[in-house]
Amino acid sequence: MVRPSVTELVRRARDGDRGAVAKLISVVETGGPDALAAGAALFPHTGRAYTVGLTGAPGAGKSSLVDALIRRIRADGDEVGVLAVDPTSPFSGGAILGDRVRMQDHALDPGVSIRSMATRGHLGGLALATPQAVRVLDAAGKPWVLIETVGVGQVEVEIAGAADTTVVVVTPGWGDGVQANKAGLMEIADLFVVNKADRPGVEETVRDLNLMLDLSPPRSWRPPIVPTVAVRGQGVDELWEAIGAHRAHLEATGELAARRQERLRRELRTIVGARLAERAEAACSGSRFERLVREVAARERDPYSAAEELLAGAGMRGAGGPPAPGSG
Ligand SMILES: Nc1nc2c(ncn2[C@@H]2O[C@H](COP(=O)(O)OP(=O)(O)O)[C@@H](O)[C@H]2O)c(=O)[nH]1
Ligand SMILES: [Mg+2]
Repeated sequence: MVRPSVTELVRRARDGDRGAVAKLISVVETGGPDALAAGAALFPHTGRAYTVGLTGAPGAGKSSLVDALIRRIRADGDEVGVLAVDPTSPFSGGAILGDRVRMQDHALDPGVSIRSMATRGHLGGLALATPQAVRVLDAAGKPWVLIETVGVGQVEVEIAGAADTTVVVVTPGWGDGVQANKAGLMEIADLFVVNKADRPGVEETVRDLNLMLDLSPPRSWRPPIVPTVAVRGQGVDELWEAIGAHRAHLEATGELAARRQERLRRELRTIVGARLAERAEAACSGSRFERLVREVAARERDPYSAAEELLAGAGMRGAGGPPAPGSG
């Protein structure tokens, strides 16, 4: 049953009520029964928004680019939703919007919704909460949703890479350091931005990126490299054009639908994994678990039959024995 309060929030969000949009994003971020109800009520009204993910190291200029893109999109008369996702912070409420002052320029514009999210929340975490939050903005009728994610590795790749177009933001000198996550970023990038192009080293960085692209497995789309000076708005039109060109490519080749289906496939697996992990956590606590630990420790029974008993107690059936050699 959908709770009336959530239904009401969804109705108001679909009417463009920014307060309701903000509230719903908090609800899906927090998890629990309300989040499930909200997700179910929202889903039929989603699937229209085009999502653009921006990722990169802290300070690379993601928020500045988001700010510039908001202006660009609003100049066309379109509405836009923005999610700022920080996997490094336990606090939501604006940490990585950083330059709040700049973002506040948009606070009075009813065509712009900006929310930030942090790691607080349910199992499965941000990788599951982010697509649900995007759905809130989608259902609210935003044709564009920008997702800013701080670069921290795997989580970033999961979140930023879950957009229709993924923009990897680097700065001059990016090629220099050994960065564990470079390969992951090369894989998810549909577009590279070399921001802070007012600083020395832009040509070298563009050259390094081209070299890395030459060495990557060939794809139907070669990520363009766009130099920008976000704070002056330089290169932003070119960036917006490149995003449009990538979108046109995805639509013309049918890759957009395939990508979105692949994303849903991954999401579904993640949900099932998270749910199983919750049940495993519940099965491995309490008196039954402690009793079995003692019995195994006393050599009264073996760990696999103990696990079977725990799984049966949690309403799950185990594999029926230890994995066959070489099967895992
Ligand atoms: N020189 C220069 N500074 C920039 C540029 N873009 C952003 N900045 C500055 O870099 C700092 C970090 O920018 P921000 O957008 O908050 O980066 P984020 O952490 O990636 O979101 C801020 O002080 C910006 O004013 C640029 O193109 N050139
Ligand atoms: Mg930022």
